[in-house]
Amino acid sequence: MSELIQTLLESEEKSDLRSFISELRHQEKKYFLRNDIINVYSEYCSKYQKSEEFCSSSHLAQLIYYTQEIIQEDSNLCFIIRPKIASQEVYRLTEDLKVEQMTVQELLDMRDRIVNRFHPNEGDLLELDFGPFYDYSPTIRDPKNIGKGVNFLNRYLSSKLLQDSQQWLENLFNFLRLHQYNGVQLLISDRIKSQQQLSQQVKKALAFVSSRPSNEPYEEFRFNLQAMGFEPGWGNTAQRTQETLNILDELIDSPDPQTLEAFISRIPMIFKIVLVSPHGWFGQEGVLGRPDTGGQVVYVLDQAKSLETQLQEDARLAGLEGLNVQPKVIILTRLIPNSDGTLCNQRLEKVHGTENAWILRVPLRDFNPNMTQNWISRFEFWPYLETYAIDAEKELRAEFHGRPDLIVGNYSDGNLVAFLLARRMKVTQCNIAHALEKSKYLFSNLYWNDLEDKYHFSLQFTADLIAMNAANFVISSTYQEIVGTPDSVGQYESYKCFTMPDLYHVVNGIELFSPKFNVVPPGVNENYYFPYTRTQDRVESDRQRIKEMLFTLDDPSQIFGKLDDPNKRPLFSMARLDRIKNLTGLAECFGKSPELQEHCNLILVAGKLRVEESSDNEEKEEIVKLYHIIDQYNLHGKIRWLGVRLSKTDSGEIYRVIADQQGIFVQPALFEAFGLTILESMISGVPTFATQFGGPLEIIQDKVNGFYINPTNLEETADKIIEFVTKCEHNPDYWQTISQKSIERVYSTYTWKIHTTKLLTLARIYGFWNFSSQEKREDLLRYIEALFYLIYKPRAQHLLEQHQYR
Ligand code: UDP
Ligand code: LCN
Repeated sequence: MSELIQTLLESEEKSDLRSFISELRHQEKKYFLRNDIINVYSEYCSKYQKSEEFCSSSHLAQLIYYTQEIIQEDSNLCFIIRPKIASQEVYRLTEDLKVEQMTVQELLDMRDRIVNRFHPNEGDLLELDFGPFYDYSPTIRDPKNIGKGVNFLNRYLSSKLLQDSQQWLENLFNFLRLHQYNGVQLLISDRIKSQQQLSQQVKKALAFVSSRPSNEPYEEFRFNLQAMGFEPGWGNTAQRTQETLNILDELIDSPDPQTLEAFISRIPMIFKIVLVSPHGWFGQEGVLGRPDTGGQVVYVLDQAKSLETQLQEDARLAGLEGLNVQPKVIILTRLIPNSDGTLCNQRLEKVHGTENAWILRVPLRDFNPNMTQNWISRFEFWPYLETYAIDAEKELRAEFHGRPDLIVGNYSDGNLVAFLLARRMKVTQCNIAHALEKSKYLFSNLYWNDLEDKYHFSLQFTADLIAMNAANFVISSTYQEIVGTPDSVGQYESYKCFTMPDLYHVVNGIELFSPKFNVVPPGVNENYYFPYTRTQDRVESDRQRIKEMLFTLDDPSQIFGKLDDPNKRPLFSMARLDRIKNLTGLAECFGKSPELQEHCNLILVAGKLRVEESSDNEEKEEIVKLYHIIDQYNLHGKIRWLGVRLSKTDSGEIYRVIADQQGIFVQPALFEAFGLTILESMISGVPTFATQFGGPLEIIQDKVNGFYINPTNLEETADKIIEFVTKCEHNPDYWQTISQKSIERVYSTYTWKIHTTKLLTLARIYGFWNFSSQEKREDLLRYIEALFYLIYKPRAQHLLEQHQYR
């Protein structure tokens, strides 16, 4: 980057740089984010009538492209540049156009100065640096391989097995001896005493099983194998057992990444899983669309079901039927005594359609009944988590008759609890963020102090740093959740270096190149969401009822608006009424475009219709705003707003009814971490227009199986929809083509079967990796504990005291 800047300074463009800087100086702002920078630059280009080529490919244009932020301090400008994904360089440009590279520390000090929170005379601020702890572990080199950690780890481990074979085969041997189910030894018994003996016995067992009929059940030759030192877990038939032994034999002789993965994926080591989603309203009915509760609940429930099925299948294939193996999945959440008609006050609830998956609700300790008897916003939840984890551990041990084999955290609070549980019980910890608040709220770290009363980001970001560093592995739904795109910073990436003025500086908050990161997108529940063309699986009376509800039913208690022409093509959206979900933006886009109104009706499903029904400030504001837009653009007769809480079956049928009418789904969020509704609409066959900010960019391939929209550009969004609609009016096959392609996209890439197979493979491989490198993590975990006790806990205690006065 410094070369680009030098070239720029030595070229004729130097004077352009000077005038561009002068434009910046004339702005009121001191802190320019990427969008601001691009706007100032394009204004500059048009003001000085610069050529097309200059605007897009000059040295200055390139510098602008790579610049994420510019901070103006006195007469200097600081350029924060992202030359490539997951890397950052900082330069100071002085008034006389001298360039100096700045250190991270200088940058963070400067940011503190910008908000008047730099106090050099009071000594240094605590500096958090996780970098040294990752020095021991292997790291990925090429940014495009970030998020494919397990492939990397397989290569690394198999090369170790080759180079350092004595040590690593010993590790593998010791690992295989560990596994038990309810006290019954699996895989190998103590008849096999060493790794050398293991390789001999494997060959012997192979010779034996290959002489048996391939479909002979394991139980029939169980005793022969036991005599050789092999316990259950190798396979349910002679053939499967032979395959597994063969893979091990190959692994011992000539290890390679595929063989390693194939072998470890077959080890029966996971039977009991906890999915932690503590913050509340976790249920199977009547909870969706409430504040803070949406996709996470859907995701965890579907994941639990799918995990159970996969664990049962794995146990069967491993030949464990004779041991009466019953895998168990527990969703750990909080019990809410005042549960508003939901089952959230019930301790144990079976997950529908499973044999042994449960929702276990553990109450918060009753520090302050005003708070702990009720639902608590995710922003206020922090003080209750440590004691919650202590209580939950007891209940989990009782439910599982021992420890679980894997703990998966969800969202910042769940990940912190997962860390506490995993540390106490010595179990593999997996993190899932769903959405990290830090990048959702602009400047949330820089102004944390001012926002603290409302959001308590000091607790949340500390919890995030703790959990993401402690986790054995992290699952993200998309690549960009980790490291963004070439021109936007990723959610995890935003934890790399930041200041919390007056609290701490983070100089290296997370190693983005660590193999712990893995992209494993979720699926969609295929029992509820399936293509509209599968008429045999649809219930005609439901279809009629939903159709009436969407377009004609007159029920002011839950539906607002009557359509002048219910037959127009429906533009449909469904989301919680959060500001970020931006349903109001969609309404405004529709309101501003008479042409769009000519072709379509707007149908919104959004939790509530009335301010009095909501206890959430953001939701209240959005309700008021939506009514205001409807009046302002006189959308009466063109819009329907359904304030309904739908059952799963109905929410599946809704998308299909929209497809019957050749409708469109629009997801207009200002930012969407992933976006389950997009999968739901696509699998139903509804052509989908989704925000280009966030996960949808990876789900949809633009113009192939859906479309991107920029929800901040209302006119462009309307034009894109109009273009599609007019194209469909001229050529009805076009709608069918996109519809078909969206269905194919989901079935090929976003199913729960793909998700859970991958997740369980990860859990096993990271389990092995964790076992082999345990001692190397202890110093990291001690550092993390210090952070928890010295920063997190006192702040949580302080918040608890504040709650006592509510
Ligand atoms: N949903 C619902 N009713 C509503 C709003 C949302 O059933 O009123 C469901 C929706 O079908 C989807 C989930 O809630 O399954 C929302 O997930 P998404 O990932 O789209 O967004 P999140 O709410 O998690 O940010
Ligand atoms: C939270 C979100 O905001 C969504 O983007 C995700 O789809 C959902 O969680 C499930 O991961």
